[in-house]
Amino acid sequence: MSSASDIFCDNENGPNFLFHNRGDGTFVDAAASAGVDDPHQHGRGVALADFNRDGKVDIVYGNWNGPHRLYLQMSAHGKARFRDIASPKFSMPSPVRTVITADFDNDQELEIFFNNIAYRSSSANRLFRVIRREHGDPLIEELNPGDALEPEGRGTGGVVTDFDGDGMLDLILSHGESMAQPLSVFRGNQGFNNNWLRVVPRTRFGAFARGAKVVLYTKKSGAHLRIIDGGSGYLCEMEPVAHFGLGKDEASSVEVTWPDGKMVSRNVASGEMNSVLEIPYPRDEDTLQNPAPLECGQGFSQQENGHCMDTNECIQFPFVCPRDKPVCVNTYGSYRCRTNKRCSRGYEPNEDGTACVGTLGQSPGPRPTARFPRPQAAGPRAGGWLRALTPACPGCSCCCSGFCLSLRGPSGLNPCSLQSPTQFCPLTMTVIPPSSTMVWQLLMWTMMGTLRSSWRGTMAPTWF
Ligand SMILES: [Ca+2]
Ligand SMILES: [Ca+2]
Ligand SMILES: [Ca+2]
Ligand SMILES: [Ca+2]
Repeated sequence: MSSASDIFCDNENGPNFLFHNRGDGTFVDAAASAGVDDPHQHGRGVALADFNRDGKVDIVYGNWNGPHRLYLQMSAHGKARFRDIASPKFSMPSPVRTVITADFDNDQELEIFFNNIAYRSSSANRLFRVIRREHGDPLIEELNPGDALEPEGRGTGGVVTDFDGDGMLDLILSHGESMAQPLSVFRGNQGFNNNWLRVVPRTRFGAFARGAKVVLYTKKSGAHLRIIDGGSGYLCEMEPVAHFGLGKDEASSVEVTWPDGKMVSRNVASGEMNSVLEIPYPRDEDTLQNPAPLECGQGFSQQENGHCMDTNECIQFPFVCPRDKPVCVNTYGSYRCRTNKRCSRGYEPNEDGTACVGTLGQSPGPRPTARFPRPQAAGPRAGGWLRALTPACPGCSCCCSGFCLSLRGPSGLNPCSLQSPTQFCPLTMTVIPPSSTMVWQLLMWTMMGTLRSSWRGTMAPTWF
C-alpha cells in the first residue's frame, strides 16, 4: 500500500487488522476500507504472495471452519482494495491450522496447501494451484496432495523448506493436540528438471531478514515477488527464504527491499541458477555507488534510480497496437491492446470488442472466463492464459504443467484442443523419513512460531 512495510493480522474473535504504515512511526488500521476485515470469521493461517504477478502483494488465509479467502490486491483511486477470488471449492470451510503458499514443483505457479486437523471426524488436507493468467484473475485448480492428504491427521503445524538441498521444496507437518501422531515429511514428485533460485536476505547483523521483499526479474516471465514471512501458520512459521520456481526460464536480476526501506539490486549470472543466493544488508558505501547496469528481462527496464521498473510500452512505442485494437493499456511487465468500443464506467471492451465486461479492481461482477480468447496455439509464454485454458487431454499424456505432450489423434489434428477446462496432472507427495536434523530444525521453527503467536493470532509483515 506504501513504500514502507504494512502489517496484516488475521485474527480470531474479531475483525482482521491491516495496519497501513504512515511512514512516521504510526500505523492506521485500513482493514475495513480495504475489504479484508472479515469480522465474523476466525483466521488460523495466513500467507502473502503475488498470485497474479502484478507487483502487488495478495493475501490468502484460512478461516477456522469458515470460508477460506484469496484476496487479490487492487487499487482504486490510489487506495488499496482487495477482492476475494476464492472459488467455491477453495473457500470450502475446514478446521484449518496452517496455510502454506509455495511453488512445490518449480513451474512458476504457486501452490496453496491447507493443513487441516481431524479433531472430530476425518478432515483431509487440500492442495490447490493458482495459475496466473495474463489478462484476468488467476485460475484456481485443485490438486491431489497424494500421501499428504492425511485424512485422519491431526495437523497442528506445517512448514515448507528444502531439507535435502535439491532445490525442491519439502513439506513438514506436525500433529498433536488431541492425539499423539508422528511428524510427516513429504516431497513432491514432479518438476525436478525445472529451474529454481533460493534467495536469503540478511539483516545488518547477519540474521534472516524477516519482513524483506524479494523481487526476481526473469528473462521471459517478468517479475516474481516473495515476502520473507514472519508468520503464516497457527503456532508455526515458514523458512525465511525466498524460493522461486522458474520452469524453463532464468533469472536476470534480483532486488531486495528491507523493512527499513534499504534496497539492493544486482544481476544474477546464469551460473548462479539453481543455487542459494545470500544477499547481505547493504553497507552505507554500497548505496552511494553509481548503480551498476542491470539486466531487467522482458517487460522491464532500468530506471535512473538504478532499479528495474515496468516498461510502459504504450508511451515508449505509441504505435504498438494494431488498427483494429488501437487502445494500448500498460500492464505490469507487459501491455495489451483493446478496441475503442465505448463502455460505461467500471467496464471495458472484451478482447474482440463485442461486449463490455467489468474491469479488474471493480466489484466482483461476472466471472472472467468469458472475456478471454480461446487458445489458438501454444506460444512461448508459458505463464499466461494459454496454460490456464489448456484443455483436458483425453487420449494424450500430459506433462506436469498441464500441456499435452503426445498426440494420438489423426495426423496434424490436436485431439486436445477445445473442450473442458484444464486437467492438470496431480502433484503427488510421497513420504520421506525425517532425519534427526530435520526434527531439530522443525522444533526450532515451531518454538519460534509459538513465541510469536502467543497472542492467539497469526501475523505477517507485508508490503502493499
Ligand atoms: Ca498481486
Ligand atoms: Ca507450482
Ligand atoms: Ca528438497
Ligand atoms: Ca508494461
